[in-house]
Amino acid sequence: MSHLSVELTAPNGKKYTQPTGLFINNEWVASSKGNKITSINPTDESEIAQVHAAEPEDVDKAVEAARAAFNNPTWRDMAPSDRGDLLYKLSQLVEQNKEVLATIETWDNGKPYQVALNEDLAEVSGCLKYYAGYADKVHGQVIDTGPNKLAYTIREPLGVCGQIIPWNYPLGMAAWKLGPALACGNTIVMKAAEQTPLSILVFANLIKEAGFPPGVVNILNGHGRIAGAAIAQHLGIDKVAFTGSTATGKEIMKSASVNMKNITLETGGKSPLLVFDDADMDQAIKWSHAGIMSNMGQICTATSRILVQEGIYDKFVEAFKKQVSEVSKVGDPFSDETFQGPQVTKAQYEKVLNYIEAGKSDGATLAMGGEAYKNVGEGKGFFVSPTVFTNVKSNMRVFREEVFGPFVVIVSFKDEEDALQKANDTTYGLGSAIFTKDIVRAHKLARRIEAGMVWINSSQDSDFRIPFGGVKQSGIGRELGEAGLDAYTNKKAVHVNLGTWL
Ligand code: TXE
Repeated sequence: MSHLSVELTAPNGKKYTQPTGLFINNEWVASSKGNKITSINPTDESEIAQVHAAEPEDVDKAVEAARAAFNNPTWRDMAPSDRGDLLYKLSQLVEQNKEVLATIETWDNGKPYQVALNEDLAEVSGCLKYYAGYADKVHGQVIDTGPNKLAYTIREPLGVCGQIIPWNYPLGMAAWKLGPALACGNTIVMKAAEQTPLSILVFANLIKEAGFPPGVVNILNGHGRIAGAAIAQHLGIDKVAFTGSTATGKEIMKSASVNMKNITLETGGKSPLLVFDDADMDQAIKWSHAGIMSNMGQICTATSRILVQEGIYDKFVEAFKKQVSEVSKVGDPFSDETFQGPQVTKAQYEKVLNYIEAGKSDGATLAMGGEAYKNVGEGKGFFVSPTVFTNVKSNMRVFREEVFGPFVVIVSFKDEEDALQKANDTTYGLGSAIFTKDIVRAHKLARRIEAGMVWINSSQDSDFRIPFGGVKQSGIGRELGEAGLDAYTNKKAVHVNLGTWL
């Protein structure tokens, strides 16, 4: 094991053992070719550690382990409430280890430590606990078709599930996918994002410690085009659940067709936030700021298009800029003062800077920010000034494409119909938000907005008890809530003849 772990000291002084291998069958193993992924600290661009990168052969081994575990009576015949106990134990272990896990999230991803600790880790343990409670409540139905037949359904697990997760909430996305899949009795091959490979490996040790049998959860790091693609194409995998870009989601759909895998996809967004002239301005400003600037704007549901009724447009823009300058403190993510850390990687940082150039060259007005932010430490790191564009037309790239950064466009609208037309003028359909005091308008618009989720007088106010997912090119299927169980079970129909053939 010693060659598959390293002793690390994080920038906040926290010392811990970082596993570096692949977690297969509750053991740490080296990748078959010995290839590695280097994890970079986005705050100062230094190397944190190298971890093993899975090859297709390693995916094969993980799938074999997951299949054997799925067929092993230890897991297959485990009482559902015992599965719930394991999930509950895991949620408690996460709670007990939250400081070290939050430290790694901040170090590897760049998100502010207080956010990682109090929001991300609370989400992880809360979500696992929520699904622990569901493990013995996944019921079938008896369907009455008359006296000569007993018809009922059994909700059975799908089998071996491939789960491919992104880097914006490394442990949060793992919990969203593991919780319902394990509650329903599936086994798992999970691939973490190559940009944030570290926290999930410490979490893997907790899975073993909680008592999950070998092979039930296998965790791999690896490159998307190699290990991710191997999962999506694998004939031994029954389902693939993915969170990431729309382009990769389409690739996965194609690959998954090879054996008609069940799929759940949660992809990109360009979510609108509508502010009507009767809205509580102070509330609209606070929520709309948090709705795009939190987590460095790296949120799939980020309300990145703010649409404001024309009579209050100028006032809103000024108040929004004031809120950004007062609240969006850019800096070292380990400092308690910091609201905004670095973007996760150089590629994401450059993507945001490129969209700033696109906004300018397409003729939008740069109202705030619009540059790399170099005032942290020695001027290194992937920091971007929070950026606001106005005078944005609907044909501009900054209106249409997902930037995934602290970057917002503020556009005006005339009336409800104009607001709706602009809100729905997108290929995406993930989140949406409406600020108004008129409850009739709010509920009518909530029906007509093309999105999987609508927040009325808030933004990013999601909860693991409530279904989450998109329409249009923002995805297929739902995660979280009771709906999350549907994504991980089949309904088998059993027909019992109680009559006699005449
Ligand atoms: O995403 P990818 P990237 C959006 C956001 C971001 C952009 C690019 O706009 O700027 O996507 O980010 C794995 N087969 N979102 O490049 O490629 C990959 O290894 C199978 C929105 O990071 O989609 C990682 O584990 N898997 C989003 C995961 O897919 C593949 C969160 C996501 O990577 C693969 C992240 C392949 N061919 C990015 N290629 C959200 N919805 O929250 C890559 N992967």
